[in-house]
Amino acid sequence: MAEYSTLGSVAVLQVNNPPVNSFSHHVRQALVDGLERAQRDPAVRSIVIMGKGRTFPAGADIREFGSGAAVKMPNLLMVLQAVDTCQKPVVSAIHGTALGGGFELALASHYRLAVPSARMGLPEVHLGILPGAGGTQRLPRVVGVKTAIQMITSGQHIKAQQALSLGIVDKIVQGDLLKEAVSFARSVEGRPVEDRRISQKTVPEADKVDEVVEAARKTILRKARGAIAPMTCVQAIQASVLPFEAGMAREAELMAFLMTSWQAPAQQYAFFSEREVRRWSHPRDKRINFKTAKPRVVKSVGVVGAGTMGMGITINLLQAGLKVVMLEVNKKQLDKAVNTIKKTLSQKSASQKMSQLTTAMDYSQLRDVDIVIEAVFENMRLKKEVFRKLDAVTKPQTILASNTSGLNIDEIAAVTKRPDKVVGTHFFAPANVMRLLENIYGRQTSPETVATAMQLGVTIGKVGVLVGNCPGFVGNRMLGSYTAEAVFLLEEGAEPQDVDRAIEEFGFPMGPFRMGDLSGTDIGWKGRIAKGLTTEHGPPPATPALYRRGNRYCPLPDMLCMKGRLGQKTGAGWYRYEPGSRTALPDPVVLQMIQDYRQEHGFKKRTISSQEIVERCLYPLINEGFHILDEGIAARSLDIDVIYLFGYGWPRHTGGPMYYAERVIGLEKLLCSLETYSARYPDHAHLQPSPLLRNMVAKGGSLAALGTDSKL
Ligand code: 3H9
Repeated sequence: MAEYSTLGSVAVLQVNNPPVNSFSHHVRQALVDGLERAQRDPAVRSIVIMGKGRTFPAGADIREFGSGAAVKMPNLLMVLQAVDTCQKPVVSAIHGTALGGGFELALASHYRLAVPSARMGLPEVHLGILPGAGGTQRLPRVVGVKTAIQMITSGQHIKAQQALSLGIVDKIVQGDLLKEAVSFARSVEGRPVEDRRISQKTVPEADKVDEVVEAARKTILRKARGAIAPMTCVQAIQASVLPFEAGMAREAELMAFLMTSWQAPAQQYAFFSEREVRRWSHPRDKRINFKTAKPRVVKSVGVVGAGTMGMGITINLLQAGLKVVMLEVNKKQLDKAVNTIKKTLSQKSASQKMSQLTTAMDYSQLRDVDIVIEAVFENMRLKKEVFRKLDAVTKPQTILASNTSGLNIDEIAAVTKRPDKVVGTHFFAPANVMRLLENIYGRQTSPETVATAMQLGVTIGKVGVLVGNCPGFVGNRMLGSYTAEAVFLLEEGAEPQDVDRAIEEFGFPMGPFRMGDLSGTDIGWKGRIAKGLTTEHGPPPATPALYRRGNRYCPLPDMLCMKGRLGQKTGAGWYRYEPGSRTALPDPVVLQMIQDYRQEHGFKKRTISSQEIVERCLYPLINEGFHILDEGIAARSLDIDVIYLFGYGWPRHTGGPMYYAERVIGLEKLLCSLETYSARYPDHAHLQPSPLLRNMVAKGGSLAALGTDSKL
């Protein structure tokens, strides 16, 4: 609702709809009623609109989208029209986050005040829609088309100070917002509102709009990676040069187009899933969940290993205000890490944050920390050695976490006397940037330990997802079938750039081969050597070239590593790189290597369509997701989607692999394609449809229904 009160001549409308004061139907109704009442009351000479509690309205109520409530009158446009055309000055007083419809309400007001900490923006693009309550028409009238395009297509929030310099807010107020807003409102009483209406202004430099749009188009399309909302936002902004009513009509038309696309619900699903993963439950025992399990308090963290991962994790922890003891046995590496950490932490608070960091070369210095995150090389023997030492030196309550990307947590836990306090915390590189934290419970991990790992994720600003223990966990296990199929495609005639192009056109920031070059082709190679699938000099003795342990195997990635082509770091991998450049250039040497290999093994080169590439790479990945759900490794399909959205660059506008499978491809079609491919390639095990997928197609049922009830 919106609470109505008067302070002398000022009517105050306070939106009260926790948690973010979104414009649910009852709020819209209350605002319209409040405005009418204020208009009617001769004693009222000005109106203040603000948000109660933590924020100014953060936009339309996204939960209403797709339901009758969203279109129930009055709609948001009517509320804003009532504000705009009000005869008495309307002042929006902003604190917290004025987002989407909330910011549009402020723009429809005649004056805007903000506290210094306020932020504002139009993030609709992240929900697959556009600011459809006049945001695409009013904002360009204030800041110009170029800035409006930048703000709306990025969805970025700006701070009050920047809003002031852009002319969006009229004044930044210190102290009590209500008091200040009322006093400001009094000061403008009686002044004409006509020239305060943004809707009546014209866009600055309107004649240059087409030029500006043209200049921005290429970058926007590249960044959109297949999402339709950004360019549609631009089309709406372009219409702001028209008279206001005509521009609004165009905005409405484009909004309807986006609202009815398949991408908008996918992006809204991604928005809610990101938040839903916090309401975790143990995939094997739903009685253990975010409500029943209590985390331990974590104030200090030990990080073992000051390599790329350890360094990133340390930066992340320091940024969140935690105390860190970073242990590294190699002094040179330790010094290098400290320097990098110093440089990375923002200038303003670097020294304060650095004061929270202690370096150590001796394990005994970890004795008092609340949790240790081990981030040494991905080698079981080494990890066991580290965990034995940690078990011996740390206090008995200390939780021991491993940043392994796929090794067996139970095997690591078994070397300690506290397997209940051992957990996996899989960070993604660069650890201070990537938002995903895949938390892995072992057979004996206690609910308290799981809750602590999940809570630590929240504390350090990560999106934490709880999963079970299996090789590669969820993310890397699914990725295994994707990369395997990508190299099989090379055997048949695709070139690395064909595969990468198709996957990037689907929406990934990087295809598998460019990605391999970036992270280092030797990472997978070392893993395969450790598993005995290959050696540093080729296949193990008496091993058929194209098979390992009964499964089809493509040795091309090993051949690449044996040539010393380890990716960008060696200037050559699947591609070649000019010195100092990260641009992947197709390399005739690699193409020849692949061609020779095809000839040697009797593969006939054929043309492979982009569609086949995408299906052959992504369908087995999704299929593995079904196995993972079936085995109870992930509790819900949304957990898998969030892992892919936040850790693997899966395009957000498709909702994530499992959402995409069910809502976009359709399970029946997915099954049918997998059946076709597995009939063609009977020895590609990952193409065999999962029993769960077969079962769902046969019996019906939705992926969401497989999940736990989060409202426990
Ligand atoms: C729009 O305005 C369209 C118009 O242009 C045109 C219309 C015609 N609705 O993120 P948090 C829930 S589109 C419903 O954890 P924080 C959220 O799910 C809208 N629910 O908190 C969560 O619920 P739960 C444009 C919403 O402090 C709880 O609130 N606006 C909405 O980290 C707390 O959220 C946006 O896109 C909503 N609009 O961050 C803003 N917003 O506790 C989207 C949040 O059950 N919101 N919830 O999980 C945000 O960016 C962040 O929530 C915000 C707070 C920064 C506000």
